Amino acid sequence: MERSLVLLKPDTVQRGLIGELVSRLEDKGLKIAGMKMMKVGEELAKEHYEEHLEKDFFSDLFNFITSSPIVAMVVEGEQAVSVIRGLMGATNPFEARPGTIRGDYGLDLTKNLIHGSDSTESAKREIDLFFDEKEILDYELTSEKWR
Ligand code: D4T
Repeated sequence: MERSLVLLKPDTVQRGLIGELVSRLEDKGLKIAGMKMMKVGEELAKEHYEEHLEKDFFSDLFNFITSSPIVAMVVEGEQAVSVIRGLMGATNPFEARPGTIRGDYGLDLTKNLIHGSDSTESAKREIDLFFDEKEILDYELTSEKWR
């Protein structure tokens, strides 16, 4: 089963939207294999966003992601990476379509609520950054039994 890292960013926690966004993933039929609340420190923020280190928006992004706790999740499902990107909507909230998470809840390019891995390769790299293997649970949902 394909895996993606999902981060519910500080704005989601501050706005009391954790439950709403977890529900979007659960309602779609995705499986939560790992979940924890944590504060992102300097080192982790730089590693996670290493491709953006030189961008002019990096300091805003860095200050935001380290500002307040996040919820980190390992989410599993068939084609989980692209399915989750679809649920999230476009990075730019002004372009994100209604019905998507960013389309429904966001109006800020930096405070864009949620992160999902953009490929299976980055999913693997990012999951290793945020989770120990023992924090990822191997279990069966009852719904899997009657597929
Ligand atoms: P993340 O990585 O947070 O899931 O977002 P995306 O995958 O959708 O988008 P991204 O990697 O291109 O951008 C990472 C992060 O930087 C913020 N950002 C982006 C920003 O603050 N200003 C900008 O101009 C851009 C392009 C938003 C998401």
